[in-house]
Amino acid sequence: MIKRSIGFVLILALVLTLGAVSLVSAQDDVVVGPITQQVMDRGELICGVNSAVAGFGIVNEAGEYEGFDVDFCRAVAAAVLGDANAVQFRPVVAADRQAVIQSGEIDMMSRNTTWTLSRDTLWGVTFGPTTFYDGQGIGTRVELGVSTIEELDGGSICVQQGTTTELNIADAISQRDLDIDLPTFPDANSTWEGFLNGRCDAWTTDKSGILAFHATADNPAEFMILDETFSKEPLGPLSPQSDPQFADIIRWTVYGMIIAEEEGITSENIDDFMSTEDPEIQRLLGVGDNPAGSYLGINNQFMVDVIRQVGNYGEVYDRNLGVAPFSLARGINALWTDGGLVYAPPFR
Ligand SMILES: N[C@@H](CCC(=O)N[C@@H](CS)C(=O)NCC(=O)O)C(=O)O
Repeated sequence: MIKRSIGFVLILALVLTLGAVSLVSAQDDVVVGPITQQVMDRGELICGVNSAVAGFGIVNEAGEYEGFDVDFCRAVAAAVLGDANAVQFRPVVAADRQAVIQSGEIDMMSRNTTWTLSRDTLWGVTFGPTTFYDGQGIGTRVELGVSTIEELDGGSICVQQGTTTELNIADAISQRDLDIDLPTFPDANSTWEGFLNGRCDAWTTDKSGILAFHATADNPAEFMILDETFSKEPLGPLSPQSDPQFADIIRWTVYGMIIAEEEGITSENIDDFMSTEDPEIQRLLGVGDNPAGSYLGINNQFMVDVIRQVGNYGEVYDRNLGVAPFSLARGINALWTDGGLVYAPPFR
């Protein structure tokens, strides 16, 4: 009986050891996908961004890209290459998005792009987590004195081509049986200028985009956004479906930034957490013998680089959108613990 128990214990020990070895080797042997490999070989991430929407993606006076969406490109570069500056930005206008991502000329895109069924399938992409929950609005001049879309009946609304905006506004008009003209424009600046130059009574895009243009106008007080929200616009990064491993890196970089905010870890205080006893934080930072980046074929402590160089989700939000001239409240983009929709699965 004793002999049989010893035999059983030995077999059990062998099985557990083999199991542990195969778990470790599964992480060590992660085969990085073709896009991840290309980024590593090139030493640079090529990220498609907006160059016209202040707060989200714009070229500043120093000629550098900045904004909320731009920072998620930097975060992925920090994750894969350990350097948030190792990014080549490519400006992409709305109507070119499908062609640019399909041609392989960019590795990923982070550019106020709404996650929809048809884009997810026809563009051949994988959407990462929603980084900004938005909705479509209508902007106009205060002096016009309208507060609903119905009051624009007989008038016109400027809209950009190749956007969900164009489709949603057509739906909103036909559902209400209104007669509103929709002059279209190729990019954000020409749409806004069309409105400013009197081609239309109002203009429409995601509410964040309207705010970006109104807040940076010479005379912001002359403009307003109607209360009504006409759609759901979940905006986030995306990458080619051909590399699910790279898509995982994008996904867990964003989730890691959300968890860092939940845990109060910032670019300023991250060093205080490197010797933490908190198991959830140890897993996020990949300290001790906790696997983190090794699951993704990248530096095990990739989130340390991301948080140190780019910050947590809240820092990215505050730096780009929480400041003047936008001063945009978190609203539904607050953490779930504060009543918002921003939520990440466990980092284990
Ligand atoms: N979220 C919508 C709209 C995105 C969009 O492209 N909006 C315009 C208006 S603010 C824009 O960013 N244009 C910038 C450009 O084309 O340069 C979509 O994914 O279709």
